[in-house]
Amino acid sequence: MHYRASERHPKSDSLMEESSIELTTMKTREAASPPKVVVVGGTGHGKSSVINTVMGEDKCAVGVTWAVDKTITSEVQEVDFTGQDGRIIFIDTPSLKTLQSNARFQNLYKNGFQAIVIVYSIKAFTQSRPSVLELVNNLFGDGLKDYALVVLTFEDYLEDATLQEFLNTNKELKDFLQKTGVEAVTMCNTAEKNSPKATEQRDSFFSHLDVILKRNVSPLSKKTPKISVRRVLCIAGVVFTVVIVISIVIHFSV
Ligand SMILES: Nc1nc2c(ncn2[C@@H]2O[C@H](COP(=O)(O)OP(=O)(O)O)[C@@H](O)[C@H]2O)c(=O)[nH]1
Ligand SMILES: [Mg+2]
Repeated sequence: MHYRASERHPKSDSLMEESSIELTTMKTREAASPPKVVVVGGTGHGKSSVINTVMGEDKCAVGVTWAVDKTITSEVQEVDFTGQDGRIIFIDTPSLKTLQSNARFQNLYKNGFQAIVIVYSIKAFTQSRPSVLELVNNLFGDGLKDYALVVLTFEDYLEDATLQEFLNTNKELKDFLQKTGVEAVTMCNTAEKNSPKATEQRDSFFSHLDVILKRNVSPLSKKTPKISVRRVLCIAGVVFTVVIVISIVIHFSV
């Protein structure tokens, strides 16, 4: 099952051939609230442009903003998208550095989301510290492994180079992808929206996103079981130690 812009990808006969299990999954997802896909990355790396590209229409404001650390997108903004196979809420975000203290983002993280799209520019005009990947690691930690997809924007800047060649020049990104197992797709946001290239990019994006959405039945949130389990183990460890200490004290005092 793939999410595609409905107006550009009319339902094909092949959809009828999809298994009933797939259709059931789709209906279940339709009945539940639509998956939330949070789009993060450095200022000017093309976050808003990616949302426009995959939706096939300009819903988010984009701008030339790399000169200083400010962004056209100044708030967390939800964009409702209805593709051929259902709804998705894309969440456009401002600078990564401001997210940690952003009330809307905190609320979003508390309620949870189903996927993270990390937008990373091949042009890489901003080599600031902490880097985009460091900030993303700080925000999502272990969650990245199951929930993230990297979109490498400014594919046009690759020119004749291959993605592998680019990764060989970018150790931090290469290590990040290897360590987390997160997939990466390339994207040129300046491609004409009706062109075969744009269609190919959208299809590739949605097929990767769909794998993540199918994998993650429960949303990633600040209240994930992983954190709770860790807390429970921590409390159990403290209780166990206290019991042992009390037992030893009682043993030697009688
Ligand atoms: N050449 C090229 N320009 C891009 C690409 N993606 C975004 N841009 C341009 O980069 C600038 C910043 O994009 P924007 O989406 O506003 O970045 P954001 O701050 O991360 O949301 C805009 O002028 C876009 O037109 C791309 O793939 N190729
Ligand atoms: Mg933006």
